[in-house]
Amino acid sequence: MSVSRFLSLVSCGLLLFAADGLAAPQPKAAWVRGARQRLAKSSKWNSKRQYTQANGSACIETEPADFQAPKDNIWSGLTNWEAASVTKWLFEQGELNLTVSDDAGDWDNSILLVELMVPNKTDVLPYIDGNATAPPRYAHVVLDLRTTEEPTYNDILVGPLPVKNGTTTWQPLEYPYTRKTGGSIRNLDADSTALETDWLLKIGASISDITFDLWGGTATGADNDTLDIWGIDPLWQYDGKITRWDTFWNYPTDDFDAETLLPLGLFFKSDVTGRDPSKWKLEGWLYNDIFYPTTDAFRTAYWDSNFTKLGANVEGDWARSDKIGPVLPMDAASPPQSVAPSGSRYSVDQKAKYVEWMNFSFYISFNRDTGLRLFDIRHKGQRILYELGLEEALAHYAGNDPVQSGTSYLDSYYGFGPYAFELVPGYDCPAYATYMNTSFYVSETTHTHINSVCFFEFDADYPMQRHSQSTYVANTKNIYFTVRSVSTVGNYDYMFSYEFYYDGSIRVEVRASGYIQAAYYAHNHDYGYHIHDSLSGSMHDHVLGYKADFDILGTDNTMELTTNIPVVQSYVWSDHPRNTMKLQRSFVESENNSKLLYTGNGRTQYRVVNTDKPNKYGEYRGYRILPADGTIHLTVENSSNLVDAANWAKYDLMVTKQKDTEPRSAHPYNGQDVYNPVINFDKFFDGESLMQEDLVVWFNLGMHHVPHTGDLPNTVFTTAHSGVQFMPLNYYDTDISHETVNMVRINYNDGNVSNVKTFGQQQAVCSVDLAKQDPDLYSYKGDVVIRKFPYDPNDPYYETDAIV
Ligand SMILES: *[C@@H]1O[C@H](CO)[C@@H](O)[C@H](O)[C@H]1NC(C)=O
Ligand SMILES: *[C@@H]1O[C@H](CO)[C@@H](O)[C@H](O)[C@H]1NC(C)=O
Ligand SMILES: *[C@@H]1O[C@H](CO)[C@@H](O)[C@H](O)[C@H]1NC(C)=O
Ligand SMILES: *[C@@H]1O[C@H](CO)[C@@H](O)[C@H](O)[C@H]1NC(C)=O
Ligand SMILES: *[C@@H]1O[C@H](CO)[C@@H](O)[C@H](O)[C@H]1NC(C)=O
Ligand SMILES: *[C@@H]1O[C@H](CO)[C@@H](O)[C@H](O)[C@H]1NC(C)=O
Ligand SMILES: *[C@@H]1O[C@H](CO)[C@@H](O)[C@H](O)[C@H]1NC(C)=O
Ligand SMILES: *[C@@H]1O[C@H](CO)[C@@H](O)[C@H](O)[C@H]1NC(C)=O
Ligand SMILES: *[C@@H]1O[C@H](CO)[C@@H](O)[C@H](O)[C@H]1NC(C)=O
Ligand SMILES: *[C@@H]1O[C@H](CO)[C@@H](O)[C@H](O)[C@H]1NC(C)=O
Ligand SMILES: *[C@@H]1O[C@H](CO)[C@@H](O)[C@H](O)[C@H]1NC(C)=O
Ligand SMILES: *[C@@H]1O[C@H](CO)[C@@H](O)[C@H](O)[C@H]1NC(C)=O
Ligand SMILES: [Cu+2]
Repeated sequence: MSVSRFLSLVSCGLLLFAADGLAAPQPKAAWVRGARQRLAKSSKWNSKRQYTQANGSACIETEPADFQAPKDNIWSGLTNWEAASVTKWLFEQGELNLTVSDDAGDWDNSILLVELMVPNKTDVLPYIDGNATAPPRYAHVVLDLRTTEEPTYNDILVGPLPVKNGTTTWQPLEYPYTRKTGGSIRNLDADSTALETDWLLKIGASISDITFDLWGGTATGADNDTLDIWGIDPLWQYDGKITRWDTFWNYPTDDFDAETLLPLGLFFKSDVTGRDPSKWKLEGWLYNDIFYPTTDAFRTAYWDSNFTKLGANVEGDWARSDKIGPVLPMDAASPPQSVAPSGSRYSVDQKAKYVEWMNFSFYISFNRDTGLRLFDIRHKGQRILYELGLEEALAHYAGNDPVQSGTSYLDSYYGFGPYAFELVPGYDCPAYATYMNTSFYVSETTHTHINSVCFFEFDADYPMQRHSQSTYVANTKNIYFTVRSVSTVGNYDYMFSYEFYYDGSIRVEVRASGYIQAAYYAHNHDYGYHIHDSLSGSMHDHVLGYKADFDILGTDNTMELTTNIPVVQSYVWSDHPRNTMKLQRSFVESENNSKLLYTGNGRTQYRVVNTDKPNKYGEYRGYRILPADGTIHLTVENSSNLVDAANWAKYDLMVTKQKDTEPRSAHPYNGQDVYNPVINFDKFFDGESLMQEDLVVWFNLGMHHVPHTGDLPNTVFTTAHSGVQFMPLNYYDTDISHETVNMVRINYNDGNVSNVKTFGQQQAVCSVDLAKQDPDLYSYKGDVVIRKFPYDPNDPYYETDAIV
């Protein structure tokens, strides 16, 4: 059958059902029931899904033979039972003196996190590449020890698992950190309850006459408060003091999460050193760029007749994300949508969290700090990357006010795992995508985010390849495979995508949406645009640090740079020297010179190669790291906020020798001690050779974000994005994308087609029922929580947390 037949069948089906939907909308209840059944079915299957193509009739879903990962997924996380038994065991260790989180106050010890300790690569390779047994399992536990004057967070290792009296022990976890203090780091947030009730709200109450006069509201802890108070992150940590700046924000007046758009422009400084709120000191007020050393000074000035009062930021439709304006031309008609007529052309082992698409395969892992990660990414059976995932996301603000100036969020503190919510089918991922649940264990509960990772194929809006000539045209479809999750960390939504292509390339992409954190507009035109009444779109850099542990044809790898350089060159065949260019090749020889900035004009190719295994032409086979989509590093130099807490953010690409003692470039509590963070990334660079060693490439994505009116109410994914591609370079002897059957060659002459070659690609002959394809959005759940101490898997409840 011809290709044009295939196209017309599919588009006919689409038109038919779309027209149906328009003419006679289904009653909601029936529609919902049908779609819910479909969703229940698709989230249940855990093996290869295929559709039988009945000729002309509806595509029928079938469940084929079991599909199993080749090895156990040793990165996938603790089982519910493991997490529960570790928790129970911890409560039996009297010396830890633990209190159940629900009962714990600011002066009790509690368990924050129980998760899998990712095994050492050295111990894993003999298992995944050979016949060795899987390495023993350990739990990584974070304790919040707050019974003393000097509260700490403590990373400990518990194991081996399963828990057994006598053999299971706990020990301080120190080997993955550059700071050698027994896995212990001070906790500057131990007194959050006291801070709120005994400090911030009391200060709010002390000036309620002024807040009421200025903004018609108060922040006192009363039920009718309309103001919130919060401020900088991380706290100032110098001169032997812990200092914070806070400011007032209007609460939104409805469900919209608009608070970060509603700053009010009054700031106060507190010395909050130590754990005794009675010893904390208010150190002054700032309003309209005038500093007042005491509350009395501020009040006196305020009530003076010459005091200048500035406007407030108040929620309105401008801050709400619902539809505005008249309906755009034809916009109410159903837009185009993608269908998967043959069902999924990939395999997912839901239990092992293992995926195969075309000749790619990988294991999925998920953790509290950074969410989704991929391990053992192979192409044609050969590992390309041992590990690929986010390490940390920094949002570094600036401003002439102390709160914006003092804000440098290190988001793994909040965690990407806890905020990786259920994806919205048909919006975050196509309706036909496959979903996976993710889980994490905090404060004696297991949280499961249903359908929080999705997998799908998509047809890019451009072909992979084409060529026309007078007698033929050849064209290959660009069908790619995406793994995606979204984490909403406070005001921001980060969409993380990993994409795989027929040509063997892999793309890492991040997009940002959600609410900006805006500044109060006063004297700060150098730090952002004026975007609403009293609002500045506060400038900030997003820098997202990733780890890519490449293994190109084994673990002995080298980073090669190939740069286009301009030259004046003489040639035997030319009577004048010629101004031209040539290639300059070099290696990143050691950690002495392995912090790299992308060269101007994109002239350098960065490539991980294996120099021991050249191709048949003597060129090194490798994968190139190609900044593809606006990557950045941090603008601020030697940040006063961060000091040594985010040294990974200073360059574009950083190469180190892989070490079991350097698995992470960042730690969620780095902001607790910025002068001596748990992981100081600079310390990874100790001059070691990088020639034919196991290399890790730490790379940054990000955006210089200067919000403008188009960021209201929310930043848009279209322009807030960043990405890199890893592309095979001299890796295969040819472009391998023409292995796909999804290509065509049309031979023609004198206006007549003599032959259409379709290479055995399947014809989509079944019809797609778009009504069934429409997901049931009433089945959206949020967060399913199960208490694990005492362990009760039969009593789940729903709870969706957000911060701010
Ligand atoms: C599918 O239907 C078409 C038209 O009804 C018919 O010509 C064709 O033979 C059928 N193919 C199969 C495999 O049944
Ligand atoms: C154990 O913790 C409690 C608070 O939960 C504290 O009062 C007590 O002093 C602690 N005991 C020891 C031995 O540290
Ligand atoms: C694994 O075991 C099989 C069978 O004993 C053996 O043939 C093979 O060489 C072993 N592979 C490795 C990598 O040790
Ligand atoms: C371990 O020993 C403690 C006290 O000796 C006991 O309470 C507990 O039940 C034992 N746990 C297991 C898993 O056997
Ligand atoms: C809140 O309620 C209290 C007591 O009813 C009242 O005195 C106060 O004015 C109210 N505050 C605001 C901001 O409405
Ligand atoms: C307001 O007037 C007072 C005297 O009443 C003076 O001390 C102060 O400097 C004036 N403030 C401003 C902002 O002009
Ligand atoms: C790659 O795909 C080919 C063709 O389907 C298949 O024969 C081969 O086993 C695949 N290789 C791997 C390693 O998956
Ligand atoms: C995801 O979690 C939900 C709720 O616990 C469960 O019903 C469903 O079976 C899970 N899906 C998979 C693929 O495990
Ligand atoms: C940052 O620190 C480095 C090393 O101390 C120094 O060379 C550089 O000038 C500093 N940059 C700024 C802007 O202070
Ligand atoms: C991982 O490797 C480090 C460094 O060799 C070692 O100290 C540590 O004990 C290993 N961890 C485990 C869980 O075996
Ligand atoms: C890195 O620099 C140090 C100090 O200059 C030097 O001792 C070391 O040999 C260098 N490393 C390599 C691999 O060249
Ligand atoms: C091309 O098709 C037209 C219309 O069917 C026909 O008249 C013409 O002869 C064909 N030319 C060739 C070269 O086959
Ligand atoms: Cu931003």
